[in-house]
Amino acid sequence: MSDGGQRTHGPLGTALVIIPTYNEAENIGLIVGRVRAAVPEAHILVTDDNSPDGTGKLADELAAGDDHVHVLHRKGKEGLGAAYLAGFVWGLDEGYGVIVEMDADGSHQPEELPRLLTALAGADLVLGSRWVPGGRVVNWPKTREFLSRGGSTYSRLMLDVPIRDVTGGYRAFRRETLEGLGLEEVASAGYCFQVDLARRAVKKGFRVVEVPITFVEREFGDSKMSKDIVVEALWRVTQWGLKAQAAKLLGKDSGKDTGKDSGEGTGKRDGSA
Ligand SMILES: Nc1nc2c(ncn2[C@@H]2O[C@H](COP(=O)(O)OP(=O)(O)OP(=O)(O)O)[C@@H](O)[C@H]2O)c(=O)[nH]1
Ligand SMILES: [Mg+2]
Repeated sequence: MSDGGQRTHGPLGTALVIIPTYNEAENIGLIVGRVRAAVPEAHILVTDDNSPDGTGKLADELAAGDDHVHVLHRKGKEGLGAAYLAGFVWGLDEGYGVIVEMDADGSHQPEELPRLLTALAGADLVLGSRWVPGGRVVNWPKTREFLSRGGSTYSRLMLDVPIRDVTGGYRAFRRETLEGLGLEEVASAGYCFQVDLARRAVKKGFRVVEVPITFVEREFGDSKMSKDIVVEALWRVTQWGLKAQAAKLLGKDSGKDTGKDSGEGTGKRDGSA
């Protein structure tokens, strides 16, 4: 990763790792323990959508014994995007300097988090990436890899964002980045939520860096991936892309019509292409 040179990045501050959960009873204890061991100074916020399998209660028990663990209970299942948005609001209110997204199922290895945080020292947003050199997936069926690679390629071309893994969900944001993304306008529910945040960050000129990760398929519990989530992503990405292209043809800068500019971006777009 290059340091860009044009922009200084301030100190990082305390990190909050947000872990959204829906029926992750077998995983929650393991993942919290691994994060605590890998980055002892970080805090954790479990954002549970009233999981019928009692994940929320298990998270409460972990929080009762550890002042670095917090739980946000939500009324019911509203999708990954909504759970993260609620977590972001909580984390920003509490004053954390860095906010991390991490799945509960072990796919995003906490042991790799120090590398993401190191990269954030010279960036506004760090993406854990499966599709840059050095990145890989373990135990994924070919069909799943095809879908993920295809989704990323389609989004990259359609949205003109120079990012290889645009759908990934292992990320570290500086608080100023989240504050500059116009989160109040984000409506995506499923995993196109991740595409939405990445495209906003690029369009607003934030420095986005991809760091290779090893993504490990979940061992316990069930995937929440569904046809609806894929259809929502395809539909929204296509809409965003066509809108941006139409704006370009009409001579408008589509990057500036969806909320305020951060004012501090350098226009650098460092997602590895
Ligand atoms: N709070 C909340 N968490 C969710 C929701 N949907 C998924 N999650 C969590 O989001 C993370 C990612 O979901 P997964 O089911 O692992 O989705 P995925 O990683 O795309 O699919 P797999 O690779 O098959 O595991 C996990 O920690 C889930 O428990 C939801 O509606 N609400
Ligand atoms: Mg998963």
